[in-house]
This record gives sequence, C-alpha cells and structure tokens, in this order.
Amino acid sequence: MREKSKKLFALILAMFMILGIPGVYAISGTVDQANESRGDWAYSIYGNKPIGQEFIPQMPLLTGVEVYVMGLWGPAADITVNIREATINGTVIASKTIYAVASDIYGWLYFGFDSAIPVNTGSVYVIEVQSTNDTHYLYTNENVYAPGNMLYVVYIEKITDLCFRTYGMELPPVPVNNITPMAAPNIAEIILAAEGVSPNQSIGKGKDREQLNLISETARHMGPQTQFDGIEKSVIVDGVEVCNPAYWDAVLAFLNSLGPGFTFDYTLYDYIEDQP
Ligand SMILES: [Ca+2]
Repeated sequence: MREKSKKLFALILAMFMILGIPGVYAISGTVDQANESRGDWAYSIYGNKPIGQEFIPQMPLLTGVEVYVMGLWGPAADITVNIREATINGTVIASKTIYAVASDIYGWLYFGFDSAIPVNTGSVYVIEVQSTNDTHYLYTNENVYAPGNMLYVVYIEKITDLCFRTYGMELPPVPVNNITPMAAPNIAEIILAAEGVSPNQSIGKGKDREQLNLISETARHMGPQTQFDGIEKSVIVDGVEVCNPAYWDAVLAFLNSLGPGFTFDYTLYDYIEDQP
C-alpha cells in the first residue's frame, strides 16, 4: 500500500473506532478514573437499587467501565451498567448489558460500549449498576476515590466508593491548516491517488463516450490561475498564505461531476498531512 493510502486506511479505521461500528471493532481505551482498592464490604446490586458511583472523567471519550463483582448463589443474572449525567436518576448517555452472568463470578466485569461516548471532562457522571436477580454484589472501599462517592438506595450518598474503573480515549487531533497553496491539477492528482483511481477514464455512453484524463480536464477547467470556479486558491490564516479549503472542495466537486463519488475532501487531507 502506498504511504498515503496506508495513512488513509488508518484514519478510516480510527474514525470507525470513534464513531463505533458495533461488533466489528472492540473499543478498550485506557484507564481514566478508578478505585482499584477492594475493601471487605460488598453491596447487593438488586437489594440496594438504585446503586452507583460518581466519577469525573478527565478524558473526553468514554469507552467502557469495569466494576468488581461477586456472585453468591442462585441463577445467573443480566447485569447492566448505565452511565448517567450528574446524578443516579440523571439522563442515561450510555448503557451496556452483560447477559446471564454466572452467579459464581468473582472479579472485574468489563462493560465495553458499542461506541465511544463523548463526555464533558470535569463534570460529574454516575455509573449505575443493575441486576435482574439478587445474586450479585459490588465490592467497595472506604472513601478512596476523592472526586466522587458511591450512591445507593433512595439517593443517599455514602462516604464509600465502588471498586470501579472507567476507560477512555483522547479526541483525534484537530487538523491545523498549514497546507501550502496548490494549483487545481495538483489537488486533483492527490485526490485521485488517495482514492486509488486512475486519471484516465472513459466518460459518457455510446457515441458520446470519450477518453479523458481527469487531471488534464481539471487544468482545462481551472481558467485564471488563482481561481477555480471563482474560488481563490489560497486564504490567509494567522498571517500565512495557505491552501483554501473551499478551493480544494471545488476541485473535488469538479472531479465528482466527471466520475464516481470521490470523498477525499480537504479535512481528510489536512488531517493526514498533520500526522507524524
Ligand atoms: Ca469517594
């Protein structure tokens, strides 16, 4: 694979991971908030409902949660984690159910969300845990997580913390427009290479069918050297003359008027050029 294509593939993969394609890419992330220490006391999930733990994320995307679960007896249970805003009865922004967890589990239980959930860093969220049977318990420790506390039954706050971990990830870097201005044919060449499409195409049908070179056609369409479809080639950003995103996208639109749907827009190009 060419270097650009590899980068594009990696970018698309990353976008899929961010946007979330259920069942295709597992999202794990890294530990953001946690109380890893386990005391001697555990609370019945079912018997103390609603039960949960406050946390304040530091990463802008939440990908999953772990809680330390002990199963005691009886049948298996479906265990659900809800992420709520601010309080234990706040709006649910993410939910995951682990079906039919065996009652003899003793350890960390991971709930990975189907997509990464955007959260406000510095705001309070609550991990609410639910169970369909009175068979599973959540381990706790005394006030070891400073930013929040466990919440249970009728919203009483206790100076206790569940054993929990949240997983998160950082946002992809925001592209910085530092692309040197280019003429339309150069941009067409980059787009076609990124799309893996040959510049030489057969356009039209029957007697109207003709062989075109899309880069030459772009050059022919360009007209006055600094404009494409009336759009200037460059803009000034922070005192520096850089490629005009609208100019790039006008070239993209022109190519699309001649051929199949190309999607390699300025944002993608800018993002890739910013990668190390
Ligand atoms: Ca605490």
